[in-house]
Amino acid sequence: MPSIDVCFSPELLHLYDLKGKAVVAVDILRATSTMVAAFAHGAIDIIPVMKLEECQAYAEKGCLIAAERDGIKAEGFDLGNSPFAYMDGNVQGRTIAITTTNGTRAINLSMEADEIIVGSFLNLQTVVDHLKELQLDVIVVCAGWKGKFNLEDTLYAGALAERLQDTFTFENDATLASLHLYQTAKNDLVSFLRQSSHVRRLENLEIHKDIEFCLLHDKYSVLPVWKNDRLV
Ligand code: 3SL
Repeated sequence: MPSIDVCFSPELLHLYDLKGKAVVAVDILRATSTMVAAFAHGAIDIIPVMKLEECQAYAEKGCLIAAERDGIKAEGFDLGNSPFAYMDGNVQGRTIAITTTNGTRAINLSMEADEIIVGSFLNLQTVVDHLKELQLDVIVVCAGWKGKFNLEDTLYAGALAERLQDTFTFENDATLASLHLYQTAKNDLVSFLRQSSHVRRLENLEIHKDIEFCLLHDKYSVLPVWKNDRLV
C-alpha cells in the first residue's frame, strides 16, 4: 500500500524526499481554495509564482495577474486572493499568474515531486479519488504561515488521511496527529478555527465569508495538477 505523510511547513521540506512521490499542496486560507474556485469558474491554467515583480511581468503576456500580501490584494494587480473575486465570469478562458504569501511558495518548493496536486476542502473527494488511482506515496505540503505551523492546513491533511485510511498506510506521527485533530474538529470547523491565528487575521480584515466558504467540503470536482510550468 502507498503511504501518506504530512509536512507541516515548507520550511521542513528539506526533511522529506519528494522524488517519486505525489505532493498535495494546501493553503486552505486561502490560496489553494481560491485556485480551485478559479478553475471551477473556467480558468484555463494558473501560474503560481513567488515574487510580486515576477507576477506583474505576466500582464504583458495577456495573463490576469493576482497578488496577496498579508491578506490584502497588492496594488496594481487585477485580483487578490478571495475565492469570490474569481466567480463572476472574469476568469473564464483566462490564464492567471498569482503570488500569495505562503500558498504559491509551498507549490514552488515542491517541484521535486513526481506530481503536484492542489488540494482544498472544496475539491477534497476529487483529490482522494485521484490519489487512490495514482498509487504513489503522498506528502501533504501545508503552506503554514511564514514558515510556521497552522491549524487549517493540518485539518485538511487529517481529512485526506481519514478518507484514505483504508487504502494508504500512515505510521508517522504527523499524519496521525492531523487525523485526530480533524476527527475532533470536523463537526464544526468554523468554531474550531475561531481562535486560530489566520482566522483572527482574516477576521480583522472583515473577510468572514471567505473563511466559511473555504471550509466547505466537496463543492467542486476540479483537480489542478502541475504540467510543465503551470497548473492545469
Ligand atoms: O498565505 C497565503 O498564501 C494566502 O492564502 C494568505 S491569505 O488568506 O490571502 O491571507
